[in-house]
Amino acid sequence: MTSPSGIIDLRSDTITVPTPAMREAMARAEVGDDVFGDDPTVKRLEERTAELLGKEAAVFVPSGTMGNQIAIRAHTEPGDEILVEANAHIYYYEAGAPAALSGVMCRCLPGDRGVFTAAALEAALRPPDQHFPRSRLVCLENTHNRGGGKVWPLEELQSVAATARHHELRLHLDGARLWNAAVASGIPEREYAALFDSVNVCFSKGLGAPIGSAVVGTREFIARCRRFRKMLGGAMRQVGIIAAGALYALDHHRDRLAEDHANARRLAEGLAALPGVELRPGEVETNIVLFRVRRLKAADLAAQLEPRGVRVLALGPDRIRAVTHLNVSAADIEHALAAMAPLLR
Ligand code: TLP
Repeated sequence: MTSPSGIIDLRSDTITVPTPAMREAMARAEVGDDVFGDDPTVKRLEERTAELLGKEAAVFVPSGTMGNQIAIRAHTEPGDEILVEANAHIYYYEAGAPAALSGVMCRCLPGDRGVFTAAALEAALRPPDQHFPRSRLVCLENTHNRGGGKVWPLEELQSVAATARHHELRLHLDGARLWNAAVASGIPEREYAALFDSVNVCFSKGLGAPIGSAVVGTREFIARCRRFRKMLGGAMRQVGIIAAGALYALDHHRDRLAEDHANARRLAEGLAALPGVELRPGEVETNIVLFRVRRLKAADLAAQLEPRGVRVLALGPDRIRAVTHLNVSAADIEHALAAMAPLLR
């Protein structure tokens, strides 16, 4: 469905607006004070999410950033070290929160489009010694945002997880777009989740809900997360009105992510055929298309597309991100390509 604004907005899958049917479900939601545990819709969403991911419990949070950060806080103690890939959202885009909120150090691992090896993890681990911070938690991201929506190969994940377990490290997955990984690979979300102690999933990216994420894990771990959610002001009251949008998205918008992936592939193929573009279409596995421009600056391309009704995100001097989602149709992709072609030839 094209955006109601008529603009083809490829900046992010966070920009989707609720469909009329989703709004209807939100308007009808049964609500109560969730801090008292009285909101039946939030309860249903938490149960459903935990069940889908094969974990004991879930907690609903306002954003993916809060989900990741309360999980880090609940896994660690100040002075611990967490191991993250150098382009991970947790490290790159969460405003320094691991340092500010959990007092932990980030050790960055080199990755290939977000994917790192068990050997890279092994090489970064600290032996137990009073001089060193304690290596405590490994965080992975699937799909990987700055890796261009890359899906972690399952064997690679299994080998990193086995190494982490061998060294008694905990594992957290930033699964903001785990739904996309599951659709692209055919591997159910719970199979990925089984390798982790905690997983953060977002309802407000490709699934198209306006707000919300959830963290899943053991009952005991989620109880700890609830305390940190409260501490950060993220415990909400009659929030079933929002949770209803997320429940609707889980029921109706997961399978359709395949359309977004097909649209991203079509966009990538069209762009790769233009001489001013550097892009390997084979690397586009889900809904994120990253490319470099040769003949003009990325910011200039974004600015020149705006009056033509197309929005993209300049990620660096020559790097552009375009993301497909619920409010971008196959016809919109052809329009976007037609708008970009004269500027990139
Ligand atoms: N990503 C946003 C921006 O913050 C960059 C986007 O437009 O892609 N994990 C991953 C992998 C994410 O991509 C995001 C959002 C989050 C966590 C944070 O989610 P929110 O925005 O709900 O805090």
